[in-house]
Amino acid sequence: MTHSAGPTNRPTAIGYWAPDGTLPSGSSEEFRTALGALRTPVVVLRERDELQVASGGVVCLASPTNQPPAGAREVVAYLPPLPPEQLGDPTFLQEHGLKYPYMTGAMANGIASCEIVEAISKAGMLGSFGAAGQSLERISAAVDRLKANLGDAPYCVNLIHSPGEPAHEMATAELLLSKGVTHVEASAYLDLTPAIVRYRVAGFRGGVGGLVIPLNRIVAKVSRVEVATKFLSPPPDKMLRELVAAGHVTERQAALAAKFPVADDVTVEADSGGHTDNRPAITLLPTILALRDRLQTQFRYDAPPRVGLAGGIATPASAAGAFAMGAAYIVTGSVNQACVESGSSDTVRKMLAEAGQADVIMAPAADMFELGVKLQVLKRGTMFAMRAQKLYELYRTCASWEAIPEAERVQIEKNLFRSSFQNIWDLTREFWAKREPGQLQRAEADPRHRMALVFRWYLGLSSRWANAGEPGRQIDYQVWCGPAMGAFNEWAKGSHLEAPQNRTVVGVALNLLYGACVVSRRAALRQQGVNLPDVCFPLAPLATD
Ligand code: FMN
Repeated sequence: MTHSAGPTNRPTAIGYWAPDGTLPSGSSEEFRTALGALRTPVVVLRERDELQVASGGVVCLASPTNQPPAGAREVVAYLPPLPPEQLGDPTFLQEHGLKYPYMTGAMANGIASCEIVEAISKAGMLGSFGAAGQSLERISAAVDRLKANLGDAPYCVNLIHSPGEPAHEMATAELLLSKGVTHVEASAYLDLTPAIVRYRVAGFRGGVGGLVIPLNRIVAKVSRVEVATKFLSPPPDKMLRELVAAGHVTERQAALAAKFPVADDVTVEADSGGHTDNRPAITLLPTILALRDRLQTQFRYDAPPRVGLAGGIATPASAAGAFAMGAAYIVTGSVNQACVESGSSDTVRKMLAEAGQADVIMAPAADMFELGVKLQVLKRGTMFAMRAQKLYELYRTCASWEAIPEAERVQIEKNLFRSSFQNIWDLTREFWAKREPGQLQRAEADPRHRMALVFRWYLGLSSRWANAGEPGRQIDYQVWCGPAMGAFNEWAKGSHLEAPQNRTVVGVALNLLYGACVVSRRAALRQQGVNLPDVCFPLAPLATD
């Protein structure tokens, strides 16, 4: 099959190509090979009305004084090499010691497992361990493992804002400091807290010749302008003074930190799996980029903080779109839960592999249930979202468990608790007696709070059942997931990545980056007036091992 330049997109010649013995070709296969060889330039020629791709030969630019040699053909488009390393901001790679501008985001309860972080890190990308919801002992064991297996290679640990448990947040920050963890993915912050600022400031040292480099790096995930503003600004004076007064940082560290933004990198999180404001990437990223530029003008940092993008990225087109809009790096989430290294179960991986674009829904969140906060979960194959929503409605409208109509109570005990309310309350009491006894005092005095704690037992366990692949509880699985999953499945259809057992985090990442380069090359050809059909581009996932 040959490809016509066509009357509507007839490009003008930008130069000439002279052969060196090799012949150009107009076949789709040759175009596909040339466009997929990312480290080699691509030269598109016009021979009469047909487009051809050259290999070898010599290209010279057209100019009034530059006459084409005999036998030369018109060059209508030229693509320079575009390896994936060049997609994002080179300083992101340089400062963090990475090969590719790609990060896997944290996923709570160790769904973003040590296996994910290790595989991603060894492939030259940044992985973030899912420390949220984990005990200090488990986080400590995970960090020990990562240090042993990765040495000095970079990786992140999630430091998540815990409004209900500030002591746990501070203890996690102290643990990460004591273990020398140099990269933290900060998330769920509505405002800066002493824990996150302490982590950052404690990493400042005066360097040789006055050079100051923050040793504790923060990649902050944000979806709101107010929060982004705090991370893109220096730490507030008052907080610095309090940290000094508490002996957590020195005067010198506070003075040095005041010249830097709180975060080195800000990940803009658009509509995603788990907690999300459901904002569209196409509007949120430009907003935060503009904010970054404004704050850079105001604070004149030596190195401006970078802005990356998360949320919905699971195809070459979305990855290419992110970079085209100016993302310094990209972050994936949902798609990694569906990979073999995730801390989830095979049953969940199979459910995720069957998800379509619309198979996700917002459902009440266990951690902020009483506030009505929701998160995005898988809808297909589980009734969790419907059941959790029912519990929230009852919590909102009834003052106590006893005030709920009896028929409803019977249903909930039979289908959700599979036990009596009293039994679940006993279990709940045991849990909170160890974790935070204050909750129990409140619950004894307030029957609605008692009901909330019991409902949260169901919401909390439903994600653990999913991770464990608990047989017989599939209908209650809570699986955090965004529309990215459906987009990925659609792209992977018919390729080796369709089967869940073939999905590896590195295989997915490299395919997304490679595909993003191909999509970017296609856009660059179009901008030069060359509009080739799908068959000329290697768009399907490739085997990576
Ligand atoms: N982000 C966090 O910062 N901390 C978490 O504990 C966390 N848990 C998540 C759990 C799951 C199962 C998923 C899918 C996402 C979670 N996220 C969490 C968000 C991801 O790190 C990432 O930012 C997001 O999933 C990217 O959007 P996507 O799902 O559209 O790919």
